[in-house]
Amino acid sequence: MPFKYSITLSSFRNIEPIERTIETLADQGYNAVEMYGEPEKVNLKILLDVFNSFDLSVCGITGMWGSTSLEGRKRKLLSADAGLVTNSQKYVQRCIDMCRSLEANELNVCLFADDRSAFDPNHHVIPEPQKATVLRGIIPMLSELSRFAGDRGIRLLLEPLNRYSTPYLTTAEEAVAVARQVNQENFGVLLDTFHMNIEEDSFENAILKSERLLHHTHFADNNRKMPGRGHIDFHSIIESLRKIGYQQYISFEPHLTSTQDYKMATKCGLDFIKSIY
Ligand SMILES: [Mn+2]
Repeated sequence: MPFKYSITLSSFRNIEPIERTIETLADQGYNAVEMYGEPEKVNLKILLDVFNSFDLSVCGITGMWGSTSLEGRKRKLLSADAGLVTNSQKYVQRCIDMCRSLEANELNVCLFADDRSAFDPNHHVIPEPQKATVLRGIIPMLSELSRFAGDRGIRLLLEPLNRYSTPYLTTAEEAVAVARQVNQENFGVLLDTFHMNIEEDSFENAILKSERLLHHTHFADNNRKMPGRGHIDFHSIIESLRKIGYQQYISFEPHLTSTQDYKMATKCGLDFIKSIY
């Protein structure tokens, strides 16, 4: 069975109004989009009408964690500032409600931490036992958020990032360990090829280890461009996804620059991945 293809609308935010992006993506053969998680900045009713008019579904919401916006930088589930943590939990809940409004099914959760500890380029700043303690400590909060999501029919997916974003959760192995401790049907893992390229020993092992917990993937090349524009071996990634019987979305998450360039990039990247399958 072929994969389903989606793309993150956050990639287009600085390029053009969302209606124009949607029209292009529908033409190019995308099945769905991932809406960016800024519940206060959009009119959900109008948005849903736009998606419906182009027959594109919304597969999920991309949490705007640690993005360049002021709000994004304050979204940290791991912080010494209890107020910041509470606000971040509320942000997750608002995004879950946003999922419902857009008839979407899932939201990614990333573990950004206080700046003091976030920059860990060699994984040496925080000792391993301390990292394990921090991850154990967050299980009750993730379980509670997962129940909140489950009650509304939404999946919560933990996404490992690379060492330049967080020192705490950077590999599939760590994400799977946390997901097993949360142990809820609607709590899973999201793997992103850009982060995997920096952190994983092997794309294949990471995917095989995640197996049934893997409910969503983000595809971008090593340079964050569309697949095929860098040097990640997407053949082995697709092969590994087939091995585990993956039937969820391949959702592209590229950095894009200009209107003209993005249309070529989003089309060629999608065609490239489809040609592998
Ligand atoms: Mn991602």
